[in-house]
Amino acid sequence: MTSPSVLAVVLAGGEGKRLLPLTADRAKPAVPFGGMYRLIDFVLSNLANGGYLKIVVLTQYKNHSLDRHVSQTWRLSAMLGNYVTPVPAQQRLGPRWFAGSADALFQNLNLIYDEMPEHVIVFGADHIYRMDPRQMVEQHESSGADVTVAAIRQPLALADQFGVIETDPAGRKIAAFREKPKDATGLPDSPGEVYASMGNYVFRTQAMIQALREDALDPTSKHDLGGDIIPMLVKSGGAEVYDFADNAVPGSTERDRGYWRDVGTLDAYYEAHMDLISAHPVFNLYNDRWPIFGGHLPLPPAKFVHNDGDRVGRAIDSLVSPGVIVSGATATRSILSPRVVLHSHALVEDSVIMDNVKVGRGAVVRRAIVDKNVVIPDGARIGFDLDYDRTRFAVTRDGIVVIGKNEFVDR
Ligand code: ADQ
Repeated sequence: MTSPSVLAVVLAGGEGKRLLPLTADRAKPAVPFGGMYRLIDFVLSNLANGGYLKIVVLTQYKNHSLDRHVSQTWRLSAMLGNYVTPVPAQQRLGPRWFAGSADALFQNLNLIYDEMPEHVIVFGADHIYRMDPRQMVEQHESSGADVTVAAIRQPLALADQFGVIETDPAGRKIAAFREKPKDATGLPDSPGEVYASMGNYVFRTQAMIQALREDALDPTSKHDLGGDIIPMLVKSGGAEVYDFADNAVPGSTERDRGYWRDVGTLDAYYEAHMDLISAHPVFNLYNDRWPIFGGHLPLPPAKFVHNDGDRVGRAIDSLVSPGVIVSGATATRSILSPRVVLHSHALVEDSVIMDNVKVGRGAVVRRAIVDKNVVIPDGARIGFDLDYDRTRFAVTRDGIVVIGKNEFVDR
């Protein structure tokens, strides 16, 4: 059997308001993650590892760094007909940006007509996970569904952040789909959980085109995939669920199988980083059978210097990127992105430090996210006096201090 022709569309237009200040001047999918990556690299790696190499990335808000990242990093072989193309909001249908994710697809139907694939994969760009999309496409192909929606069990308390799915007791057919309900009830076999949409879909192309056209004519629609298109296809009986628990990625470990994190809030973003760093991490970046590709600058190796007297240059339970210099300073349970420099006697604990941050002599940074290019002055203390930190930075509900890109930090 030959594989069906498939075009992948990645929805990368999210504004990411709840990730402010990290999204102050970049789109959410362009937010750096794990030292060497941006959020969008996870979905693109999943698609590329699965062999889906015709990919359109729909962008919208503050798309400069996202466009640059996608066009510089994700250059596939055009000779083989492969591409990852960022497509900014077009205003093709008059002077408006995209209304919702369905409108974004509708406005770009020409890209689908250009390829006329049998199926269209539509994945979000905001999640940290490994997934072999071939398994979902195979199920979709053999069931003949109009749309297949990937789903994962999530706590009932989070139901209002997700599309909540009810299945037919007999199997995979979706009986009801409610976008972010406030009154969801738990699953019959697990009352504390719901079955949540991951925002990843595979459509039969014709069914998708028809649904988008119908939706475009509906003045009451918000033109949202989760809010309008999926419920429409559920009503006509053509929607099925793909259980992410069935997905197995080559090289995955018992521990990181089934890992999926929605990093929609700063606390979730921070926690997902902490999932990377133990000796046996819940999310393992070191699976070379399913690599996560990122933009790697030509940088020198990380270096640890000054191990004399009371100064020790070291990093423990941490990820350290190329170009980092740890000079007589200590990092524990932290992520150090490229070109970070820690000066003598500095201490960085439980923190996410982004590209080109400099931490001055004797400074202490604890439970913080520090965005690009920030200079922490000598002797500064971040994350100790949260009341004071609140007067100058963002502090999350869980007490994580977040310092925005290029922000000036006083002592
Ligand atoms: P949300 O993430 O809240 O819920 P949405 O804001 O539409 O839904 O974002 C979905 C994806 O589309 C994101 O990757 C975002 O970047 C992108 N996006 C949003 N608007 C866009 C636009 N106009 N143009 C291009 N891209 C756009 C969705 C589903 C839920 C599901 C959760 C899982 O609607 O049903 O449970 O994802 O996290």
